[in-house]
Amino acid sequence: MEQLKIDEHNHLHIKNHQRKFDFVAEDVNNLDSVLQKLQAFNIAIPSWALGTGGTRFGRFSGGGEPRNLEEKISDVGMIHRLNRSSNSISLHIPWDIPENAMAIKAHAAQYGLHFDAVNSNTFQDQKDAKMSYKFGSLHHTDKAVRDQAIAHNIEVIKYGVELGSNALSVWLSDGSNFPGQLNFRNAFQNTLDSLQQIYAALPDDWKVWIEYKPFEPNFYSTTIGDWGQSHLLASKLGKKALTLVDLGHHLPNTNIEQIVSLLLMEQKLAGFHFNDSKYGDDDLTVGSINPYQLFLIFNELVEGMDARGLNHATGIGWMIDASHNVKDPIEDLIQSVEAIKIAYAQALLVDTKALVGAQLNNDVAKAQEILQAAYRTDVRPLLAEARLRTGGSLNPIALYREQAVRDSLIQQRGAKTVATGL
Ligand code: LRH
Ligand code: MN
Ligand code: MN
Repeated sequence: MEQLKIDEHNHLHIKNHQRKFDFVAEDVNNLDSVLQKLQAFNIAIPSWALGTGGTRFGRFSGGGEPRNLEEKISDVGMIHRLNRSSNSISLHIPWDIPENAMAIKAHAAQYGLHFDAVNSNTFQDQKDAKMSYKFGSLHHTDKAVRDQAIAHNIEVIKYGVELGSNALSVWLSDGSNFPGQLNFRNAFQNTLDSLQQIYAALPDDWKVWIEYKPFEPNFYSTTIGDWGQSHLLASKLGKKALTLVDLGHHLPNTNIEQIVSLLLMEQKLAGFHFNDSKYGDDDLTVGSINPYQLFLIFNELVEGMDARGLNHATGIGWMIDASHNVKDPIEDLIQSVEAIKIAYAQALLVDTKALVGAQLNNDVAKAQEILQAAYRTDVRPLLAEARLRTGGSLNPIALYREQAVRDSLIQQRGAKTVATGL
């Protein structure tokens, strides 16, 4: 997308925007600081989210999907051009192997992109792999399987170093499907021992992020099933190990914001995989089902991090981890980034002083009024203003559609391409 097209589009819509912006801005006390924070805030895009996702029942491939890593990077570049808030990409290896890291880095830099955490994959058997992960990887009863999985993670760190990344993100599908299948303590000890070997291979300035998930693909137990188990591992491993919160990896109605608040307090919060869900790990568009929960999470983040400032520089990982089964992935990702920034902006509007007062007085109704006054503010013009000030588009999806970007991608790449990923 050329800058000229963005500027033309903004020019056409500026009057309308200004009217809406002035209306909301009038009531925002810390307007400059809110806008600056919104301008600085970026969310990483996973390389596996640029193609159409699927379920085990089918996959309905969309047109013009990226056929290789370079094309995935150029799609992220397009998103970043439009919203100025997606300046990094997170690779999943081996779905995306950066054979020539120098060239890949240079290609990404052309779009102003860098590399976020690298993700390992020990939940699928790779072609020519000696050992199978059918019964797990880092927790496996057989040392040879564990060694293969450890070596893969160390290889992923090496790719990450070449790309300028500084975190390894580990999600294990390890668990059991039936009672009696597994000795829980041995499985946990094996996982710890394997992670210790991976931890030892981390460069000084690196972190390892440990993701948890209660079920799927195993349906009786998961060896890193909840934040307690992840936190236990992270605290035994040391300072460089932290707990990653994927919003979809909780049983229904879990109070995720409370988990976030405590991990933050313990300086053990690695960051997020953002998505939304109604039932389980649905991987739906962020904010599409429960935007209030997202706001409450950001409220904890703003409250817990205000002294440190809330952006990538603080070391927290912000990433989307969603699957786009029926929408154009680029549009879906733009919507997700927007939803995250809306929740962040609303949290920045919370009258913290008044909330502390209400909490001290146990004034429950007032505390709710304060939170919901912020949540019910339409902050979209603030986000649009932040985009305008950084050269992005006032309305990214409208412009993307006006320019018929998907049609030209189909023309370039074909109508039946299939991107690697889930
Ligand atoms: C597992 C998960 C994990 C993987 C990604 C592909 O459910 O969320 O983060 O890396 O999916
Ligand atoms: Mn995830
Ligand atoms: Mn998931």
